[in-house]
Amino acid sequence: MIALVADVIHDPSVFTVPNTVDISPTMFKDTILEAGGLPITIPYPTNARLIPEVIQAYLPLFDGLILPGGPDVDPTRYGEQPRPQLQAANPLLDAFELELIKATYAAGKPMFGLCRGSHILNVAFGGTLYQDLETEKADALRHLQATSGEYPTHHVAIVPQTRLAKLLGDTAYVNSRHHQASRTLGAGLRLAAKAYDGTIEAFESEDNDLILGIQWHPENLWQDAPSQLKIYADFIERAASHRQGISTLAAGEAK
Ligand SMILES: [Mn+2]
Repeated sequence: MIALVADVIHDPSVFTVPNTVDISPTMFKDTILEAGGLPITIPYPTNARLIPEVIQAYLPLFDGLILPGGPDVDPTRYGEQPRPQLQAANPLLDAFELELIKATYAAGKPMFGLCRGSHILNVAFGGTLYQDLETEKADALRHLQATSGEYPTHHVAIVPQTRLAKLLGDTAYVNSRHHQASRTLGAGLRLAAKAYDGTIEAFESEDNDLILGIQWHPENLWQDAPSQLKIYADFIERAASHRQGISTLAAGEAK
C-alpha cells in the first residue's frame, strides 16, 4: 500500500463554506497501479492539533509514502524570509508533511518526493531551497516549462553509482514544472542528478534506501519513455521489501 498525501484546493462547485476539496492527481493513482502498487490517498486534518494522532493512525496503513507536487514550502521552514517571487504556501500542509516525514523515516518506510514533495523532504532533513530559481540562480535554464507537462524539455546528468543511475543510466530527458529547487541538501542526502545549469534534479539517502527526491514528473513521462516507470517500480519494491523486514541497501553497497 502506497500512501499519497492529498492537497486541498478551492473548488467553486462545492456549495458550502469552506468550498474546498482534498485531492491527489489521477496520474499518481494510475502510475502506482501500473508499477505494481496499491494507492491510498491520505488527507491532512484541518485542525492542526490532530496532526500527531492522525499520523500515528496512518502509519501502520502504508508501506511507502509519496509526497507529490504542490505549493511552495514556507521559507521560514528553512531559515529564510519570503522573497517577492514566493507563491502561496500552505502552512498546514507543510506542518503535516514535515511531521509525517519524520514519523515515516523513524518507522523505516521508504519515501518518494516529487517536485514540491522533494523540497519538503529535503527541508525535513535540514536542506534549503531556492525560493525562485529564475531570480536567485545565475544562468538558470527554463525550469517552468511552457510546453505541456507530459513532454520532456531539458536533460539531466545522473550521478554514477547512485540508485537512480542503476535505473536510468547516465542521463534522462525530463519534464520541468518547477520555479523552486533544492539549493543545499539536508543531512544524509546525496546528489543523484542535476540539470546542465547545476540545478539539483534528484537526491537520495546516503546510508540506506529510504529516500528518493526527484524534481521531474515520471508519472507523466513513462507512457512514451518506459524507463521512467522503473523509478516508481523500484520505490514500490523497496516499500514491499521493508514491510517484509528485508533491508535492500543496494545504494549503500555501491559506494
Ligand atoms: Mn527542471
